[in-house]
Amino acid sequence: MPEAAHIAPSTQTLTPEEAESYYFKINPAPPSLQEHHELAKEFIDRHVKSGRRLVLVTSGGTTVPLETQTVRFVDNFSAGTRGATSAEYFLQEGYAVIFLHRQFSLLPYSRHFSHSTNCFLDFMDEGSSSSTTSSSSTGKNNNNENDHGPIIVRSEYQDEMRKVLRQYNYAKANNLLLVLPFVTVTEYLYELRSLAYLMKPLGPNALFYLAAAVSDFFIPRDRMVEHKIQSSNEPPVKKENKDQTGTDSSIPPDSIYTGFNDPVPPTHGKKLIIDLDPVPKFLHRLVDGWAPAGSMVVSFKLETDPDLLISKSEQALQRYSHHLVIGNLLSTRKWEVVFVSRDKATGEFGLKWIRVPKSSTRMRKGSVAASGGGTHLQPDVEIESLIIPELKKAHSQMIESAAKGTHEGK
Ligand code: 9Z3
Repeated sequence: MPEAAHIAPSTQTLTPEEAESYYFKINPAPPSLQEHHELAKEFIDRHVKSGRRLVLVTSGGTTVPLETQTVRFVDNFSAGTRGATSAEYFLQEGYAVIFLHRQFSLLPYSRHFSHSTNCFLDFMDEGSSSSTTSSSSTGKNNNNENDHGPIIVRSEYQDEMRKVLRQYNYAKANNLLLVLPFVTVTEYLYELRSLAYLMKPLGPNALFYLAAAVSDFFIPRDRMVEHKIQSSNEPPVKKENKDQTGTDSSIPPDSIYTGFNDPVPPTHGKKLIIDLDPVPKFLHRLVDGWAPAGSMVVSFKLETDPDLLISKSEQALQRYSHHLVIGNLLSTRKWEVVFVSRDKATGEFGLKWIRVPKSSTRMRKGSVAASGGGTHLQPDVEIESLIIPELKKAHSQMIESAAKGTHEGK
């Protein structure tokens, strides 16, 4: 007999607190949570003592596993460019940064040399021990094993790489950057909650910059199959469990499908239908419970339809009562974003567009000959270099008014 299906409460009827406790009860914590907790505690405590502002930047996509032993998963487009680039500008503005990112998405500093269009090998060359002429510039395939010349950065990239390397080393030497990975949407939520609680002692010096593209849908653990989803309706045959007909009687044929609690075997051949639940909206809990009092919470809203961008951003602000939504469209996100805010006293919304200057757009050639290169439109100015100073101003104002409030309250 298959185990009785767990009846999930409708998330619509739960309070945000109940939805939180139910979600974290049925979906297990990531194994690295405790280790990350310890690293983050030390990092945060250090910056609380120094009085430095600290921003939690979330970055990249989230995966939605279809099996517990995950072979297949649902994912999204995000490469983590926004998060990794923003983290660099926050560091430049004097913030300490916790960079909570989807594993293998772009990282601050190394992003300049890591992606398929910026492969680090293309920045390097082999210097000859006997002469300074590099093998690639002579066109020879240097297979001489006795030649142990240094590996060098090609002359045309020296200045750029030196600049990035210095910034990276400065952040490292001064303990200003903590990099923590996650993979699934559930791991992300566990990490976010744990970090927000740890950040409490920062008070108004804490900033949340939620740039990760978090999945709205997932399969809860109690509805997830353990093993790889099979592509045929044939019941799998296991050696030890065969009946006289040679088939495995212990595995109900429908268990090869995911997302179903339906006891009737599916009849739709090889079609895979994935039945996803909504991920509870935890921005409420972040703002009202997890985050430090007086801290600033900034979320992103991504749309593809320009007609929806402002209304959906305003809706998010109204619903979660945080400080700022940065709206962006998938196709123009590197050129323009809109800051959507709300006056707490009047309830009126304010819009502020941030755009890179038109003249700074150019066709940038993919720099990797081996990967085919190709051209794509890229702004010369990184829009994050305009977003972050603007945000810092808004955060400063919040910190000032929090300080005034404390003085006046005395
Ligand atoms: C964003 O909107 C980010 O700007 C992007 C950055 C994901 C577009 P890339 O990583 O892209 O640079 O390639 N992030 C938030 C998207 C999101 O999922 N927001 C939720 C929503 O729209 C609210 S928290 O409902």
